[in-house]
Amino acid sequence: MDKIDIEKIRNDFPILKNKINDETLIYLDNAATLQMPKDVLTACDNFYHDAYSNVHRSSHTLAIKATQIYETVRKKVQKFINAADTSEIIFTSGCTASLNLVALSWGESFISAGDEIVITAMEHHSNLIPWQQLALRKKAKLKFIELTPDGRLDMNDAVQKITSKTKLVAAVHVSNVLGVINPIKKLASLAHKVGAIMVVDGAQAAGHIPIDVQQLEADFYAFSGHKMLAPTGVGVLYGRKYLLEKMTPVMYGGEMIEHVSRFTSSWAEIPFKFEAGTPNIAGVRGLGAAIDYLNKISFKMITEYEQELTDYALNALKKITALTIYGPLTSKERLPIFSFNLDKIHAHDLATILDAEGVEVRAGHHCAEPLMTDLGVIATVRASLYIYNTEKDIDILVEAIEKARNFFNHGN
Ligand code: 7TS
Repeated sequence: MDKIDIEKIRNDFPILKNKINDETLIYLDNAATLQMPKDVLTACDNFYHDAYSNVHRSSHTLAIKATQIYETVRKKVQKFINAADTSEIIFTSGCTASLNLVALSWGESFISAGDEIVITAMEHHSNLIPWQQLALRKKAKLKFIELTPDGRLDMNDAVQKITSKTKLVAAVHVSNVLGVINPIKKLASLAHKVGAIMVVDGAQAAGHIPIDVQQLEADFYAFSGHKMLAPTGVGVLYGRKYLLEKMTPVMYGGEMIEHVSRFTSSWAEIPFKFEAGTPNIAGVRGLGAAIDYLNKISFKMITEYEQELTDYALNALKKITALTIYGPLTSKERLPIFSFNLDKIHAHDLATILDAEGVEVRAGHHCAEPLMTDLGVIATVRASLYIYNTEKDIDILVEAIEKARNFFNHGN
């Protein structure tokens, strides 16, 4: 297959056959969560039917089967992001939990008063508030790398902001508002030059572009299952082994210990010392199936097709008069995530009209309030696409926006 077969792909996603408000569902809220293919739904279902049990506890056959499935997925994740070792893969409940783990564990131990934490002006709250609160607790300084006028990261500013006082640089790999792909490797080089660590929020990258944590030189890389075709409630934190080994757990309980006495405890090896309690085992099984599905399609196909969709959508959206698009207007180093406002129409009103046409988009601040402030708005409408979307979906979005424009113009 040298060109993506969209009809076949669409058939893999049963939900796309649904009607919304009597209209064909046009799902354009993929940055919030991706829909799941049959392979993932079946894998989770089969797990509950045939292998459901707890992991790393009991020694009966079913428990061994569940544990094998769980650890096989860890290995799959390791390969998926090219981590050096399976012990560097921690299962969490999602990207937010992964980033908080780094802030509460590494941050709590290794950030001191006067240190600098550098993040970017386009962070999701999940990669902002953990550092903001850490900085407040530690009397450290939080600094922001600003954006260029077209919504890309200003690398000249990065060079200025990352100094000998910097201990940690954290950046989003792909912005959930602007769609830009950030030059993580360059940021990591700047961070490492001054002895800082590089934390990457990969929530919008996993499932869209290939991730190679070693090539990126990431020290920590966080992502969520539900944004890469797996169920909600499961995510990953990748961390370099020597860093994870130095870190203390932040959650205590079952399965993360070596020995416990009344007054002291010692911890299990990595990654288990960070996996207290019963994990989302079926979710992990789904994550494994999602990785298989992505590999089956191949990232070459996925990135090529997303590029086509980006070009097509940018062309179409740019033609709508009175539409302000936030983020780069060229498709280079960018994914098909488009934030915009129409005239002075409130984003939520526009989203409601689009919903009536079966077009599912998100309106709001997209958990990036400081970025909204920088853009001079309180909210945007966001249409975000994935490989099961088509040029026709974009045409319908554009028609629906035009319809909304006419509706509001006549309403005035
Ligand atoms: N980082 C980025 C860049 C995100 O887009 C999101 C979720 C998160 C972190 C948090 O992921 P979670 O799975 O832990 O919630 N972003 C969105 C969004 O843009 N719309 O809904 C959720």
